[in-house]
Amino acid sequence: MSYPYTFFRPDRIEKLRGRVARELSAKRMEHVNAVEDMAFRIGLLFYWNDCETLNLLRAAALLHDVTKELTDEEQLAILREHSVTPLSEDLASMPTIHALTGALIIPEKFPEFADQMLIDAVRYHTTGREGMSLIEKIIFLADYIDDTRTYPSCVALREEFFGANPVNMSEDERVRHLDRAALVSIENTLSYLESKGRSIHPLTLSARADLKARLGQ
Ligand code: DGI
Ligand code: FE
Ligand code: FE
Repeated sequence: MSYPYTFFRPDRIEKLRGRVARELSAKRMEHVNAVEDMAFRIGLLFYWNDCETLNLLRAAALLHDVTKELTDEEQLAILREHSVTPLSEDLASMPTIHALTGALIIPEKFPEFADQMLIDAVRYHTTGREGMSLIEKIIFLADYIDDTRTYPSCVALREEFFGANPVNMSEDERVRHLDRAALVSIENTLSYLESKGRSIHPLTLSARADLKARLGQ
């Protein structure tokens, strides 16, 4: 019988970690490993009996910043190689481009992980988008509150998220709890970007509007 799982294969996850580590600095890799832990920890609240999805979350976390340390030129070259014409909004928000390029290289460089849910989690991990899946929201939040983040607003949100004891919530309440935390992280990022006079990507704005609507705000 062939092995029935795609993601629940510890050997593959460890091999992936090694490959990603070769693309990134030690500091960035520390963040990536911490996002993996955090994605697993948040993931347990929703997928405690689904090791396949938990390991998909691990793999998505390992891959989420895989192109983060490429230069702007290298990022743009990846877009050209894939015949993707960046929007003027993408170019105005260059720090968001690594999410786009990361998603683009997965099918060719990491074909064993080329699952659409994983690719979308990487694609939207920086800006979010309207109608994010649960997996996308988990990676989005894990990236913001991983244990290496010491920025006060990240620490506060991490403490608030787990301090509210989400394990005791109903399924619906827990999804709302995740939506609220994702919204707080977007609001914090927007305040930061505004304080620096940076342009805001329209996807970030639609993610915020969508979460607000879902939460009735
Ligand atoms: O890659 P990480 O640093 O782990 O985290 P990330 O993928 O969330 O990227 C964070 C950077 O992206 C940070 O410098 C803020 C920036 N960013 C996020 N949303 C937007 C944005 N930058 C612009 N200009 N516009 C956005 O909407
Ligand atoms: Fe990132
Ligand atoms: Fe990250």
